[in-house]
Amino acid sequence: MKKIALITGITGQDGSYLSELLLSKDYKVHGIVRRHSFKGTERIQHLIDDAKYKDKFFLHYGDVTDSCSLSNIIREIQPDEVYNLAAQSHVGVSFKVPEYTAEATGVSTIKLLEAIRQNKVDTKFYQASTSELFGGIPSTAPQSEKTPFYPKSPYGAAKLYSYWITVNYRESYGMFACNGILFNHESPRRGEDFVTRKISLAVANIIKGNQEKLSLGNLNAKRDWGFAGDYVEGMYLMLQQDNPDDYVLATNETHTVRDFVNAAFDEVGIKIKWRGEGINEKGYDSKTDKLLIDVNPKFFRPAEVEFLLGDPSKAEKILNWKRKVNFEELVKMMVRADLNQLKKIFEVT
Ligand code: NAP
Ligand code: F7E
Repeated sequence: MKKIALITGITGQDGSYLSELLLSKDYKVHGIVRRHSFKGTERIQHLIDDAKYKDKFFLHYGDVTDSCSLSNIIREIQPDEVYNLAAQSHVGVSFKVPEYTAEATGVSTIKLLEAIRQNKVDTKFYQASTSELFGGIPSTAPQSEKTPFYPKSPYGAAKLYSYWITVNYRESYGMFACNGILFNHESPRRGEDFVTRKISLAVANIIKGNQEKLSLGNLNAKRDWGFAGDYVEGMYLMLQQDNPDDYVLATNETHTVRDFVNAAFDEVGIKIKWRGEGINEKGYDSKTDKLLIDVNPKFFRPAEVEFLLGDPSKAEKILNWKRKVNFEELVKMMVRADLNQLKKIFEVT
């Protein structure tokens, strides 16, 4: 019998890579999609269009804030595995829409767990937890499954609820429920308002003459950045174990936003020379002295997570998981993909 998976957030970065992975393992993959005024399925369009997935890839209208849709879908498809990836996932935006973030990123998880429990569906459950849970404890590094939580945003606080309710349903009802505490993971499919993709896209646009300069917020923030394709393998592995547990996935390397900018411009042969400090810091092309990067306080957050560095040793030991792509390869992959994408746009226009 083919296994059946349900993915919430299937149209997102991780949902698209996870769909590809599960289809390659011969799963039937079901996903929940919201109605959009525009299409909204760009990242999974190749799967929708592929005739070989006609009887393997299914989309259902729903919304994780709507328990009726969740319950109906769970009852109808009787999944073996549920991957809960849907969320208002932007930390900065969570300060602008805190109540909605609480609903979509926090309360939605209990709706999904209850839909599973009340319909008596015997399924394994993956919760997309996050390094943002660690938030404001810079002295504790690297951060592992044992590090205390201290979220610093409405997003982090909402994810904290989801983390604990997942643990609670595992302990209270014996559900096979796991938290993947994932550090930042990126790809050419990353949303354009996250810093890595904003940078890779800007580098490509500047090279093509479409954009003058790139404006950023906190250049000093440090993140443990990995490749999304590696991380969805870890999600899958968590649900293949005999016992449910919580795992950190990370690279155990940390870099500043400024490092990412340097590496991205390096990829197109531009060395950045930095001058000034704080909001007056600017980055110039070291050959031409052209201004390429400046700081705009509008991209600062009311509270910042300054430093993240993950310890993935538990996942490496128990899941036999290991990231394959390193920081330099990730930056290169993203810049090259954006250059190619823009090349295609220029060729057809
Ligand atoms: P993403 O690209 O922003 O995708 C989010 C997905 O959630 C999209 O499919 C979105 O649908 C869907 N969604 C949002 N609100 C919804 C709602 N009310 N009902 C149904 N679907 C909804 O995020 P991602 O990077 O793939 O991340 C996947 C999950 O992992 C998220 O929960 C995120 O918080 C978490 N996470 C991400 C990272 C990371 O570095 N990427 C690290 C740790 C944890 P639309 O396409 O309709 O907007
Ligand atoms: O910011 C700084 C910003 O928005 C990274 C989500 O997937 O990972 C992601 O959250 C850093 C922050 O990701 C800009 O202040 C500077 O310090 O790319 P980001 P994030 O906030 O780390 C975690 C693990 C998740 O769970 C989330 O879902 O970069 N930064 N200048 C900027 N950030 C943005 N977005 N834009 C800037 O212009």
